[in-house]
Amino acid sequence: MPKLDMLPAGSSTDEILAVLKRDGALILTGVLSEDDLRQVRSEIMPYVDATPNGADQFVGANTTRTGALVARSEACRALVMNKTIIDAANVFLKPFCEKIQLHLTQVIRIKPGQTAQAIHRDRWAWGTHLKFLEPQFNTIWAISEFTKANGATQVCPGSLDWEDNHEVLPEEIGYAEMPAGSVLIYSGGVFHGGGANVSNGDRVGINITYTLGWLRQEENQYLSCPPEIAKTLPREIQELIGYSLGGYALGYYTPPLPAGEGPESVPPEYALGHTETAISTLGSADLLASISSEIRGEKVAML
Ligand SMILES: O=C(O)CCC(=O)C(=O)O
Ligand SMILES: [Fe+2]
Repeated sequence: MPKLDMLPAGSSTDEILAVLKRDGALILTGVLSEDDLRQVRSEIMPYVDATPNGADQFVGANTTRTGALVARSEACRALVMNKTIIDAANVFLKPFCEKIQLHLTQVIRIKPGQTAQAIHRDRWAWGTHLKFLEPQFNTIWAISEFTKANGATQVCPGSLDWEDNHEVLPEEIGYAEMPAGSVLIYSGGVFHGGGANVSNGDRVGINITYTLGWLRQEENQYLSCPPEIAKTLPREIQELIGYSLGGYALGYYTPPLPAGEGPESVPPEYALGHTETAISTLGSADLLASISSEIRGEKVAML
């Protein structure tokens, strides 16, 4: 049975990415303390306990999936912003974008009786045409212990260059067995899936994933964490969930106010009260003209 490499919590970005690029997945151990785990559980479990089972085979008839973790849980925000993870995600994804963004947050609780999920690539969320770049850096935080019996994630190390229609053999599947407080890191291109739970306890993991700043997010962060909540959060997480431009001309908006009562073309953080960074009177035609002059190497003046 293939084994996943396990690295200690203090590993460097280079060490993490060397294994991620080779195998498509690895486990970092000892990242969360018992206190951290207690805090995470106390903040998420009321929502998890109230979540109904999944509606189809893929999401799991004996599995609950609970989202909006940025809005709902301070302890989960700390996981989202974990420095080791953010540093590695940035270096991993930056060849394909100027900025990374949060893609989804979800507690996945696999209950006894859940059968194994179909093996897949997470990047198929965008369809199967994203073959020539890596769009996703993923984590699953072990909030309970992960064992083969309770549904530890099935992972096929070394599957990054398999064809999409590769028929996975049982001997190609490894299991992300890890103590609570560890985190499975895997790429959007690796074959994997939730495991079958043949134990009598729940397997609880938190899936937090990151993507290129110019792609559509899986969990709609603007609706899961609307401006009235996002406004109360630290600037770094506001930026990561999407309240910042995804590139020079990606994501600006115009507050739909009566004529003459509001600015035109402001960046999304304007909705959170960051009026100092407004693009002011730049219209979209001006923006595109500025980009083409930027591409020609001329200095762009942000008004
Ligand atoms: O819960 C897991 O271990 C993996 C779930 C998964 O891969 C998915 O839902 O896309
Ligand atoms: Fe997946």
